[in-house]
Amino acid sequence: MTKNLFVLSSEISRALNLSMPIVALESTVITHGLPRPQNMELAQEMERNVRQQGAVPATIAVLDGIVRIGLTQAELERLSSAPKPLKVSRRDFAAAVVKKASGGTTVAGTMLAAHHAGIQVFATGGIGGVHKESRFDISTDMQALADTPMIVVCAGAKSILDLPATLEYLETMAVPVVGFQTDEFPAFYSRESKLPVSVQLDSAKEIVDFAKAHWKMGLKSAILVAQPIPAECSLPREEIDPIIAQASRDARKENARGQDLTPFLLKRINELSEGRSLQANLALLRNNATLAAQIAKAMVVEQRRRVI
Ligand code: PSU
Ligand code: MN
Repeated sequence: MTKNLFVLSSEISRALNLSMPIVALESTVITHGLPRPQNMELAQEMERNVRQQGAVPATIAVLDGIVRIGLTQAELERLSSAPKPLKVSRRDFAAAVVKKASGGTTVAGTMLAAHHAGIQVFATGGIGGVHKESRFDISTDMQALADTPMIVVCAGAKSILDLPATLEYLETMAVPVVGFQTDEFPAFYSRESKLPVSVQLDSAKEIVDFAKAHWKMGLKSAILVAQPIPAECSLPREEIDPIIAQASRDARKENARGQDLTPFLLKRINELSEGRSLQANLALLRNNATLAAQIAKAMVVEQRRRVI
């Protein structure tokens, strides 16, 4: 077995040594969330957006049984065209390692690896939560948010999930849900859900101050920052909700369950919306990468201030 299960890219290793701002990026969105070739384009765009803000992107994935923190272009290329990639959440790392397999890390999987490397800010699209089809199907993302001190930027969650139950679960697990410039929890494709966040914050600096205060209380939970999709790319609920409902019915009919349920629903929604959902999905991912980079920079400013 390999000695080093976790391998940092040379760029990330240097960025960590120099205490530069770093943003972790997940890769299940590349392997299971988006079709080709948009998955590769998106992965590159998210990295570019992070760099444009002056931060360093660390896309995390498992390649041939090695957990890589920071991917080269060639590695990204390999991942996005891997024939049967695994979906690697927390319990799946050991299987990927012993089988020398490759796969995309989920929100929970990415948080585990990023935390191990000392990265504190992470950008994704949508988090997993409590499913509607089977309320016992609760994503491990919930548990990772409960026990990993990290700032996670998302666009809320899709209404493929039971959103009120998901928010209740986060409250139980002491995970603050921050609305970025909003007091409403965004529903991924749509900006509104009529469900409240636990606190509204309006700038990267405010989010960093909030996180410091939270962790100073001795809590180990993550801060979930929910940023609504840009208005011009959002889909009205009247349009997307029936599509999501249809996708859920199809999942039941075709018996999609467990790990396969979320990818099944994402694919079906893309098909049924004839690409409209895909465009929205790409826009919010890019937007989240940008905000996460601004937060990572504000975090470094705060840390330097404390050192001086
Ligand atoms: N929701 C999305 N897009 C995604 C996912 C969720 O809108 O790509 C992915 C994320 O990687 C998330 C995972 O962590 O699915 C959750 O899967 P599950 O529900 O099986 O835990
Ligand atoms: Mn599940």
